Amino acid sequence: MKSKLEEIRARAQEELSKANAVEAIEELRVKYAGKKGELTAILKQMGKLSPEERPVIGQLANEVRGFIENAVDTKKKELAKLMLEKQLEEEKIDVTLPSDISPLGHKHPLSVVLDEIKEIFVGMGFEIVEGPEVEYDYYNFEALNIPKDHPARDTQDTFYITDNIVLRTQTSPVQVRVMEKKKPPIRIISPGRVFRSDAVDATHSPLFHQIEGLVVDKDITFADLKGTLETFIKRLYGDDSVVRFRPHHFPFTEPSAEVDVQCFSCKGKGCRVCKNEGWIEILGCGMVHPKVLANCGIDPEEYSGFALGLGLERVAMRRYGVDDMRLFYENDTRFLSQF
Ligand code: 2NL
Repeated sequence: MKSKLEEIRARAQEELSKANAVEAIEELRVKYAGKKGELTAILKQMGKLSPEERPVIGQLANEVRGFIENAVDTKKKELAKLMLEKQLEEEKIDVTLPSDISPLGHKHPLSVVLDEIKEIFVGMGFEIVEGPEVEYDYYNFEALNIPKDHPARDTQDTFYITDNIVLRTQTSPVQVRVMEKKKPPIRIISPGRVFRSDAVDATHSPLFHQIEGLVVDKDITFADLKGTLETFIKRLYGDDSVVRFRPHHFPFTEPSAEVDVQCFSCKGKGCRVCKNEGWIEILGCGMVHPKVLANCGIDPEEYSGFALGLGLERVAMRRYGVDDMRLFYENDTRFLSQF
């Protein structure tokens, strides 16, 4: 029996040294030291031994069990360590490798110019308001004193959703909504997308961007309009800009004017940039028509105001010397990366 135990110890050791999977090691533990294992089988035969032999063999059997359990433990730990090392080796990340180069984006040129314009007006105490792009005919036209037979309402220019719903052709409806809700003083600009049923070419697009401005308070005069717009244009184009106001007509303002800035390229002499005019048109403006104020629930006897509107694409084209506005919409990175 003693030699049998020695033999089990040697065989277990031999087999364990060859095992190299957790399952195989566990199998060996069961085979030798388990409840139905070889050691248990031997111990069951202890009854046949003499009383003197029993404690000696019993002690040896316990020693062998201890040895096998110990060996199994050690082997399992070794294997776990080995597997961890292997995994770490396989998953090693070389932090010194150069990374993929992700190109950095930047603001779209229209956004650059828009942000600049917003900042100038915010600096003069204006608030920025936005509103719906799909509008009632009333807010886009009727409230603004654009009569039913006015050419601006022609189906040629306006996208109609239904008889009384349109895609806004200007951002003035945003300002009409503010005047309806808020008591003066009002000092706002409303930038946003506007829609006109125009054929696409170098200077026209069915979707473009407009910025309108509105000031309403007691005693607002044309002098306030001139001062504000001159300041705006000088901040946008430089302190040495020369500005002129030219009489014009809009149904929603009276009197109305268009504002030109002297051509920066030829200083007024006439060149290709200004098409020999010496002046470049920047925006339209005027004193808010009393009927428009009244339509919005503001008493024209108590309050007056001025308004202006300008096209964002036109400003950006002049700023960057771009001669085709389609370039702003095509998202060709060869164009965009130049800004
Ligand atoms: C242009 C220039 C303009 C306005 C827009 C406006 C808005 C309200 C009341 C009165 Cl709520 N006017 N906006 C005024 C003058 C010019 O835009 O060339 N438009 C066709």
